[in-house]
Amino acid sequence: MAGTKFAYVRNFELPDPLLPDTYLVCRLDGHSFHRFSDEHGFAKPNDERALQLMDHAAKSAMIEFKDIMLAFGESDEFSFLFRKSTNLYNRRHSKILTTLTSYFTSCYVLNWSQYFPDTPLRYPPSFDGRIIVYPTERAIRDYFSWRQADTARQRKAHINNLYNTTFWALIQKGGQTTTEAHATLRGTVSATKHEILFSRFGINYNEISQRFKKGSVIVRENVVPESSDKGESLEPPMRLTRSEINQARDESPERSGASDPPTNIPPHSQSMNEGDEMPPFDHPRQKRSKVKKKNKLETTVEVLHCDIIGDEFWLARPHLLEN
Ligand code: DGT
Ligand code: MG
Ligand code: MG
Ligand code: MG
Ligand code: MG
Repeated sequence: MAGTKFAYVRNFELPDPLLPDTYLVCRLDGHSFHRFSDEHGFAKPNDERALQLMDHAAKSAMIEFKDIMLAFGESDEFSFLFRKSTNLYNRRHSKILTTLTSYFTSCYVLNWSQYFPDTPLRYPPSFDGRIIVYPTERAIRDYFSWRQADTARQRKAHINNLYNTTFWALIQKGGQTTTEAHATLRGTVSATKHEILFSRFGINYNEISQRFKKGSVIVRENVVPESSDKGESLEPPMRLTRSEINQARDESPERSGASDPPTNIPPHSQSMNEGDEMPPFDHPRQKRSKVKKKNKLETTVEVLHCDIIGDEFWLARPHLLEN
């Protein structure tokens, strides 16, 4: 009770608001993923399954947190951009940071077996997180350029990445020793490495390289109402159906446990078709959100592997930085 002699301890809990009217960037990073990737046999230098799992968790987070406009991921990290005017949890720093970090982590674990069917989780992964407050569009552009440039730096130049990819394929898939792999590749030009990858290992380097070079860019896009019923060209696992998006919208961040597409749709929505009414279930916010839904702009989230350093990406999507 408020009036007890114990209640004063509450006064030690200090408010931690984030500056109003500023962009919030939340960056999560896998804790000790050097060890985690080793213990779970991640392919070197890039494990496509691991990156796809990261994308999946990030996408789920964007479905849960509607004020995230953009996310960028590479390696074991993801950065999330909240719109400037977000009032999520009254902009309480710890509340936003801890909720997003734990939600992302849960999604990573929840979907692990979908991407690593033959590799049981040996121990619980964790992610650290921070929130950085930025005042201007320029700073946001520069922040994301910095992260994408880091991807390129880490993966070195395309040519270097090609060398690494071929080198590790020769060892991991071709059974060569490191010495033999070095010998195989000595003096080879790019075309030869492409040929080795494709003919011996069935790897089309040009297809996989965009992701590895550019990282993952997840954007929130507005859905044009007229074409909204055609939104089902979207394919699992990286795209969401309309009912899943609506589902997630109905379940605000105040109550977590929302769906995670495409395989972990909560039981109450599993047999739903597009346009079906929500079945009755015990959800105090349901009525209110049903009314609100009508006035809300439909959005969807999409994964790209494109350049975000130049102007083109941003000019085509002014809504990402508006408001
Ligand atoms: P931290 O973040 O300070 O707790 O420590 P780490 O070990 O997570 O270091 P960090 O975040 O700087 O580097 C990411 C590590 O994750 C790096 O050692 C390589 C590993 N990693 C990330 N993606 C892949 C991948 O696709 N394949 C492999 N083999 N390793 C990866
Ligand atoms: Mg870290
Ligand atoms: Mg890390
Ligand atoms: Mg990292
Ligand atoms: Mg509580």
